[in-house]
Amino acid sequence: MLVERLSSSRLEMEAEARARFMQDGFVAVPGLVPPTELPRLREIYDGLFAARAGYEKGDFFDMLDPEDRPETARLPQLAWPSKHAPWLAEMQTRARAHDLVASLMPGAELVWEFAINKPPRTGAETPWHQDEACFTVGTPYREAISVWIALQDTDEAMGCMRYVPGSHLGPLVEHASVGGDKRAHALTAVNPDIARMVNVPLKAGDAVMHHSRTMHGAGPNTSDQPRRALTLEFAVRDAAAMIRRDFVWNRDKWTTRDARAAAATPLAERLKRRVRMTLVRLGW
Ligand SMILES: O=C(O)CCC(=O)C(=O)O
Repeated sequence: MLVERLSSSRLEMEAEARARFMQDGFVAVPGLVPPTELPRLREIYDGLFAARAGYEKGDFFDMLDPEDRPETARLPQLAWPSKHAPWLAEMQTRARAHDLVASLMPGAELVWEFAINKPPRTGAETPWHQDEACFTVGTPYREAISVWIALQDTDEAMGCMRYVPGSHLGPLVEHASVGGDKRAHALTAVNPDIARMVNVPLKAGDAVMHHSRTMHGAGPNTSDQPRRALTLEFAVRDAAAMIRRDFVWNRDKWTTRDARAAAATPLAERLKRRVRMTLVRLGW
């Protein structure tokens, strides 16, 4: 299925793909990554994970382990990989993802970028969640669209993405920190209804787009190869939509990764941030 077309120099969603996204809350996008970019993207990606880029600043962390030990990480994540490898911000793949999202959400810009690299055989399941549950105080939008990019053929055995169709039209459900430990990064939906869930296997360079309310997760990696994925999240920043009260599951959440990030941030900057958050909570 062709899900995109060229209109002047920009990509747009085909009507069919747009309708599918509206109905299901996700849609697959074959061939998002130009074949010429894929080898370089993978090489940079592997280098960043091998170096555990930005571990001291809290950019590299395990999503599941409250102690956040990199040697035994089963769900390692790297925040903002393009900070460590600027080419990732310049590659066509990012512009193409942006175009597609903008055709669904005009004015959207990149607000978050991360990579999850599930290790061979030991890569853990990504808990069921809705991205909206992760929006904390100060987030200047209420909805976002993510583009999840597969850097190799990714099937069920490798931990492909899975979704509950139509869940973006329902409520934001209760979430909790994995294992009930607020030092752990990942949130998990409490008793999600996943009876109708579908797996979305992809070929290398394909992507799947989802709405921030869509219930999703990914299986464990039982294969012999790492499961490399890059997520680009886009939203329209709007001060009027700013989150001013934390969801109950995010109150007092302080991860081991947060502690490393705080220790690496100058005191003046930390104080400025704290003042800003207080003002946001007060409605200023
Ligand atoms: O890569 C994964 O396993 C999960 C990614 C995810 O939850 C997302 O992109 O929103």
